Amino acid sequence: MFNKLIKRMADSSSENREPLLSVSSEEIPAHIAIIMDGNGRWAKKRSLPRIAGHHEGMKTVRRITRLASDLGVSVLTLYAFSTENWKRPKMEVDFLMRLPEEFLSTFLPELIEENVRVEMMGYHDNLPSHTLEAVRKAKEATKNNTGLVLNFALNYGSRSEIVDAVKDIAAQVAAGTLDIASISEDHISERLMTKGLPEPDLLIRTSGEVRLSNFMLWQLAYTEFWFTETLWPDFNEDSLLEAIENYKKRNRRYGGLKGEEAN
Ligand code: V07
Repeated sequence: MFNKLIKRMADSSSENREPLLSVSSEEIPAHIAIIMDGNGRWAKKRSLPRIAGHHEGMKTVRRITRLASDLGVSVLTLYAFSTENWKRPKMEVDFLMRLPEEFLSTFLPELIEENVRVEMMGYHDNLPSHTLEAVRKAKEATKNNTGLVLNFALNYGSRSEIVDAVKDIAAQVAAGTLDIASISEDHISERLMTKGLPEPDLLIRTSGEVRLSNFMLWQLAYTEFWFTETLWPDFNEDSLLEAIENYKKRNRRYGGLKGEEAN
């Protein structure tokens, strides 16, 4: 996994890629989740429409995905659209719903080249068929890839996800196929949209907001949090490396005691 990185560093002439050297593989978070906030504010600062910020944010997705892949991250989950985002002006929602297609029509060949597997978690209902079709094709085209899992949270809401898991468990209890006394955390985890993925090791939220906004509430129980004032379109390679360096420091401090100290 580092061969590609070393090659990329050798290929880049005067580009500043040195910070990559200071990150070693054992301490890299396996799963990074990001709340990509501040696109509207980025645009407003430049007297641009909010959609210009979203478009710029899409380019950041590509850069951060490339670095995560190069660093050997296993899963990158990106909060692209929440179940609450439907309340935004129709024109903005319509634009956002075109971004998966635009992103994939531009970058899917590179993602395939980089062995990235595209995934999506979220409710399919309400999403336009053109959006779903673009994501379906990308998932299909990358389903056998074994590198980074690029998991887009699209029309995702954590409480609904938990409610649905509870309903499914209740139905099994009602049907007599599950005993209440045997219900465990695993019964919930197995019914979440993240089934099969490791829990996030590092959560990043950009743009200075310090809350979870209904994102992966169950899955983030033991996750390290990194909040930065940087707006998502300005979040670059150095920003991600800074977050990872900080994560590594904390991880080293916990040593073998992680989990026990968390209680
Ligand atoms: C969106 C760009 C990033 C900043 C946050 C909001 C705007 C990439 C995607 C995407 C989603 C699924 C997929 C491929 C790409 C995306 C939305 C918004 C709705 F399979 N960026 N991006 N989707 N933004």
